[in-house]
Amino acid sequence: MIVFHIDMDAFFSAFEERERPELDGKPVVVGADPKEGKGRGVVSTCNYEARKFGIRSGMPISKAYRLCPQAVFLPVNFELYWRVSQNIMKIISGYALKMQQAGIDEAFLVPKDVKTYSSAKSIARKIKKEIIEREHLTCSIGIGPNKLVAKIASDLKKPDGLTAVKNKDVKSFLSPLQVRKLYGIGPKTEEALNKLGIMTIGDIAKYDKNKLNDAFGKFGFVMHDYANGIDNSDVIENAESKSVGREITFEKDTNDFKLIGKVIDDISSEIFNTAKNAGYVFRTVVLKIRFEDFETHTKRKSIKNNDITLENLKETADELLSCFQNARKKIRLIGLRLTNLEKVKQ
Ligand code: TTP
Ligand code: MG
Repeated sequence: MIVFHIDMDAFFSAFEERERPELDGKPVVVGADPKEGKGRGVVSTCNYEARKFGIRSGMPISKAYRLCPQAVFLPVNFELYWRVSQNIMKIISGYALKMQQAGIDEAFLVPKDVKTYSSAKSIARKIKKEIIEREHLTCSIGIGPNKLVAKIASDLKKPDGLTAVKNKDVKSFLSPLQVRKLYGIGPKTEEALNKLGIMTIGDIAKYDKNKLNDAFGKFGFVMHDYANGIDNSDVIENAESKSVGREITFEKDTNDFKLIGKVIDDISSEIFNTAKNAGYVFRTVVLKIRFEDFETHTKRKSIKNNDITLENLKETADELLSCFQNARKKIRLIGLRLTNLEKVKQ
């Protein structure tokens, strides 16, 4: 099998730069209002110029302001990004035998009419070209024998990268990379691995998997498979009916419920307005929470009333969030999604 992972470069920021040529060459941060360092909420993303100052997605906006007060701080125009995302997904789907959208700016693809790595690379170049021509935005593409390898490969030469890893090269490709590059390994697991003298993915691959199981439970086995490039998961056509959602991975795992509440509040407004202006009503609200150890929960609530307001949505989101308020673990990711969308009849 040959799988692509396609991921847009600095997506929200690249969109803003496309719309405003005067931003050229400047550090740009898209996220909550910094209020001269007193703002709450987080950075959604920033361009590569701003990353030179140490700014990252999911960082408190106040910290980003301290790192680079002269950056251009812009609010999140989620609705516009969502529309562009739909255009991009449509372009990608033109090349798909199977396609799985994995986020607002990323998708896995089993391309049609591709048998060899050289034809895969030429299709990948075509996709990049079409996205640039039609949307004036760049992406990075990873090609591999499975989703895991394709995803790691797409991240390797950002921005505007193209990295293909053949089956026979998977081990030598993964081996020198830091353990954090492997899906499921956050800062805590990284620290625990480093204490065992395990620094790279190659170190995990060589390690006794029973010992990894002793230290990390059944994720120890999974981690060992991943480190050896083994991932049997399929590219699954998105099953869920139409939805609008957004997730934030905090730069540092957190249990600051003031910050978490503010992020949920911001996300609620963004997705509510996006769904509404696109002419949808929704039936279900889904909250997703991922803890520092990657344990992930979703809680959903269905809504009978068609005329739900933003206030109602925020209350519902808060209610779902309160189920996790007493968790002793820190939170890595938070997300909110409106599903079972239906077009409003005119
Ligand atoms: P990413 O693909 O993670 O980041 P990016 O596209 O900005 O940068 P990169 O070049 O490294 O791929 O996320 C895509 C968009 O999603 C990003 O522009 C902003 C948004 N986003 C969130 O809403 N929450 C998050 O936690 C992250 C990481 C990004
Ligand atoms: Mg991206």
